Amino acid sequence: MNIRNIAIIAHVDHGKTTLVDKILHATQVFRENQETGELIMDSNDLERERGITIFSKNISVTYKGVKVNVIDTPGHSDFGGEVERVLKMADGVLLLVDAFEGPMPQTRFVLQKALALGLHPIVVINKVDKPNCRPDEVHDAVFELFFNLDATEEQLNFPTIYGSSKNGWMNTSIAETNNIFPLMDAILEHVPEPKVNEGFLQMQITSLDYSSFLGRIAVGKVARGSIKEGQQIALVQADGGIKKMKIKELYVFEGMGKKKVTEVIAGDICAVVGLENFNIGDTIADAENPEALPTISVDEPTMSMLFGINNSPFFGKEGKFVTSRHLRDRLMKETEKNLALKVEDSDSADSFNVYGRGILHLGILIETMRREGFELTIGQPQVLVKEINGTKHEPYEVLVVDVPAEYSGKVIDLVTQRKGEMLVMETKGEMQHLEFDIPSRGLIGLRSNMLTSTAGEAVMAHRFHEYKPWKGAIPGRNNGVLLSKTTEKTTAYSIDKLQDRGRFFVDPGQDVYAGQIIAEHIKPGDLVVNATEPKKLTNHRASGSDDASKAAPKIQMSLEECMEYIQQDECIEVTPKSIRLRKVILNEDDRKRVSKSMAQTA
Ligand SMILES: Nc1nc2c(ncn2[C@@H]2O[C@H](COP(=O)(O)OP(=O)(O)OP(=O)(O)O)[C@@H](O)[C@H]2O)c(=O)[nH]1
Ligand SMILES: [Mg+2]
Repeated sequence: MNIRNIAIIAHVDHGKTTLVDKILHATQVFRENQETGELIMDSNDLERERGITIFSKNISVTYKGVKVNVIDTPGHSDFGGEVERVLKMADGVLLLVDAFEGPMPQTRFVLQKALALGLHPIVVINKVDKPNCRPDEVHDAVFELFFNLDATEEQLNFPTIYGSSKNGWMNTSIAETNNIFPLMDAILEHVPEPKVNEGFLQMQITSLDYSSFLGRIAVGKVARGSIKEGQQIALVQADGGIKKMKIKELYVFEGMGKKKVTEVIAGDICAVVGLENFNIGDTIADAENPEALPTISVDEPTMSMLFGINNSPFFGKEGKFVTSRHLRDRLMKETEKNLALKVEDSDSADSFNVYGRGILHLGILIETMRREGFELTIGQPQVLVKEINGTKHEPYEVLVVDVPAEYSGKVIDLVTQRKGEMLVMETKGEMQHLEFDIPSRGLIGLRSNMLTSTAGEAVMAHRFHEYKPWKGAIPGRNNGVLLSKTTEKTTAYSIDKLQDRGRFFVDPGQDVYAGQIIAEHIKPGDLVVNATEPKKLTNHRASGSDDASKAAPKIQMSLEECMEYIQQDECIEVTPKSIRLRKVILNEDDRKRVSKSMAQTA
């Protein structure tokens, strides 16, 4: 059968998943009554809530008699390693670029990977329905990007499609149509059929799928020969080890689902059920003539966090899984499928060092665990420092900020304070486009400050660039925090009285404990306060009800915001019901003693 394998790649939010949905619609994978209005492809709960793709996904449609396998990829930079791996299944890529934003840091990263693999690109300038969009300028910028990334002559001749995934049209020019078929035609025309290599079976496992009844499923493109149901195969692993096993069931992708088949021939993407203990990167090969494909590089972690059991006074009240044993088993299990994650024992039996690709990568894991019923304590995220030629090096990132011109001064100030250096400043429509080189450390906590100082107008993106020498101290959070003195319920009376001291993270009537962070201090320095005093009863009105407070609503921070907020001596208590900020040392006197001895040794 005639096949095309394409991956859709882009910077976060440039419209990949929306386009995949439109491809499914246009090729009539849905019946009329299956319209849901939501992105069907972002099917995981967390994906829906956040409106981002976390896991790459395969679909397959038939267009003009040709089977088109499409891989939707995540655009967030924390998941860049996953994109790199799934590109191995593709022969061509659709590089989506937002017609206003133009190429962004992740556009560069994914394009570089695709070009290096020799894939055939089609550029899709998406979102041309946006007012103020600049498709021609963006096209030029994309060309320049290809050029800078050493694209071959052939790659530089990329075809360009313009359109709006959201409005369901694509065209070879900017003129609006009412369908996406010009894009489908471009795929058939410009993406080559997969190379079909004759010989003994070779299929590299490039991604994983799960099914509650089938278990772990290995997904990859059959590169050579064919694979059959019931076949004896050799699984060649990264360390060169070979395990003999049998293929239980085979599937190919069809629409949003999979179809059981008895054989898959080189060129098609296939899902294999019944393999044990396989890893991504392993090659499924002929049992008698096992030959491995080149191993896949796994992205190194750039950030670490301490995951510990919940040791707050509220331990065990809201979760099911609370022991270090639970925590350890769960984290180890995660490393089987979450390739960029590493887990190590720490000095303490009750906590583990967890290494990942960034705040979002680790945040998604924590969020998943709390939904499963875990309670845990999370420490401040740390970037991974390396010793290179005897000197201390740290990760640096490219930071891109687009902001209305009136705020650009503030943005530059803010980034410079955090040891960022400006590389580019140019005008982009009505916005100022700024690019910086900044230590990853400086990025932690930057987003919220950036939004505050630009009235929410700044759009920022960053991506790991390289390790460079340590840049010296970077100021942490400006403001101190208010800590609860007592373990009790907060009262509206107390919170009211403390309104001018800080902005609260808790509501009146909420249980808090001594050492818990209940508000951000309006000034630097921490303050221990009593937020649980009952109103002095001057008459017989019931306490609580009468002092309907003038208190400002509490600040709601997402898990990731909390992760970026806390300082070295603070941590986050995560349970299925709550996210609480606290000091690592809850007791006030102990805390003082420790900070005094730290000051002496410093
Ligand atoms: N105006 C406009 N908005 C679009 C278009 N395509 C997508 N969007 C919107 O852009 C947002 C992001 O779309 P997605 O399809 O989720 O983007 P994505 O590239 O899959 O994002 P990640 O998977 O997180 O990298 C959504 O709010 C879409 O409705 C378009 O053509 N025009
Ligand atoms: Mg998506």
